[in-house]
Amino acid sequence: MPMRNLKRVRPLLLLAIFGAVMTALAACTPHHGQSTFGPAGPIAERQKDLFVLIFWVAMAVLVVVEAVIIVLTLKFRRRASTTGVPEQTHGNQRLEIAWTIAPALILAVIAIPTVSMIFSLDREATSAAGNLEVVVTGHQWWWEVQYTGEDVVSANEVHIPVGVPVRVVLESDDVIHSFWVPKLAGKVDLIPTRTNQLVMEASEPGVFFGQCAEFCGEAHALMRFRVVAHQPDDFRAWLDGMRRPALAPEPGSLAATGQGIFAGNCSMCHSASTADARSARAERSVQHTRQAAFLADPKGTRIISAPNLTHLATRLTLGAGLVDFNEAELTAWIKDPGSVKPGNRMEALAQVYRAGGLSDDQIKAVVAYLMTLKPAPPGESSLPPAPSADPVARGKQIFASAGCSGCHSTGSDAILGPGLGGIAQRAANRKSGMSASDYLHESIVNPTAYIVQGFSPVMPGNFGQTLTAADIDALVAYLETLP
Ligand code: HEC
Ligand code: HEC
Ligand SMILES: [Cu+2]
Repeated sequence: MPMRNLKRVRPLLLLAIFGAVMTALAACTPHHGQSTFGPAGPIAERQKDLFVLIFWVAMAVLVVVEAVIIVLTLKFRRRASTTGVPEQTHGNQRLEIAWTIAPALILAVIAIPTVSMIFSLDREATSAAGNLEVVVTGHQWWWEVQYTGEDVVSANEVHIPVGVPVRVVLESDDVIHSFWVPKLAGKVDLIPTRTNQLVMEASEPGVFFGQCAEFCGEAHALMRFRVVAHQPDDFRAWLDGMRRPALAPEPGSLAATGQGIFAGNCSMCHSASTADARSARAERSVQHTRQAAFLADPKGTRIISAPNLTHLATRLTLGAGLVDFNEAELTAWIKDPGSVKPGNRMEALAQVYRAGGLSDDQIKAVVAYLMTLKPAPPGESSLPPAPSADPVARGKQIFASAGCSGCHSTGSDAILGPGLGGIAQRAANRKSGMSASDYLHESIVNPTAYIVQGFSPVMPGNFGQTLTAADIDALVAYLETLP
């Protein structure tokens, strides 16, 4: 190239190089919430150190190879004095052996620490189960979170104590997802029918960003979550809170109206009362049943597994880590979930959204109810404050507040359990020698004594403990009135 052209090109070239370098450097800012260069725990720190080691090895290779290329291009370039075709050479055994062995050695140097760290982190994940084990199940496009042995279920938020490695068990109910908390641990895939694991540890309390890192469908980029690291005492307090039910709304209040709307339109997909241990333990099979209903008829279904909403009002975000949790965002979500998170399955499948959505008054009531979903102060009863004296009215109240309406309609529609319309007539024939009211009583306190044909045994078995004898009698009285 003549010298004159080269001069004109140089400023442009410099500008391009400058731009590329600045872009590359900007990606390395350790303060960004999703940067792997600012680890917040020892495991992420070790992974970063390994990356840095590989980076410098790669840099050395780059410098040597580039230097050789530059020297050779300059030294053997075509000159004015060059005539004809240069001398041709074929093969050089010593060089070929050298450049086969050198890369093999370099790869071996990189492979030893990499492979040994993969295996050692897997061993550490297994042994971390003794501290705390969290089972995370991937769904399109949100995260189910269970605390093994703690009987606590949540969604889109993983709480951990600081200073101890935590085992995260990774499963999927649909397609492949990938669990990634850049500041705490490298990513591991969630694969249907398989169980994977990773170990993560935070050294300081804080909130850390998580993200699905495997393309999993339309709303993949909007499948995020948070990891909240607490001091160990605060973490225990959080777990205890998750196990205390919310205060039931005052009868006649806006929230009580909202609870009724929720029971009729939302609770077939969302559990909102798994504070008690048995319901928490039943949650996985309930979600599985919902997912099976979806898989059996993906277009026609009105049911699919969905985030557990127990103590929703204590969460940091909505829509799987997408927007902050507050009343305004919650209202926007319930009015039109698609405007907050395009592609979400709630809007696509829920009967109420297919039919045009809730009215503004209904939305206000549902929001008022959802804002009550937080742990009751320790020692306070969660039952409705002013029990109705009339057993049938009381039974109706409990049917909504104890979560029965999440699985049972009062007509003939099956949700997860059979529709209970006309149950008094059918009940008399269910078990010979048993009266309708005895059968209903048994169905509530001991649901596995008789499994209705065509249904799975997912009804929680603890109503005998969480409800008083008078509550159960009231429920039976109410069920007997259903036409
Ligand atoms: C067909 C099942 C279905 C029905 C019915 C349904 N939802 Fe949902 N809902 C979902 C799914 C699935 C998601 C997760 C969407 C996502 O993040 O991709 C969701 C998400 C939510 C969230 C956000 C939770 C979080 O942690 O991010 C709230 C709040 C919510 N739904 C409330 C409601 C309310 C209130 C109703 C009734 C008016 C309702 N849902 C009805 C399936 C349903
Ligand atoms: C998680 C879902 C779920 C919840 C919550 C639930 N049930 Fe059930 N229920 C079922 C299923 C599934 C069946 C059918 C399988 C069986 O017999 O156990 C059933 C069966 C029944 C039956 C027998 C119906 C028949 O046709 O013989 C009655 C009565 C009943 N439930 C009442 C209740 C009451 C009252 C509550 C609340 C205190 C409640 N259920 C809560 C899922 C649920
Ligand atoms: Cu995903």
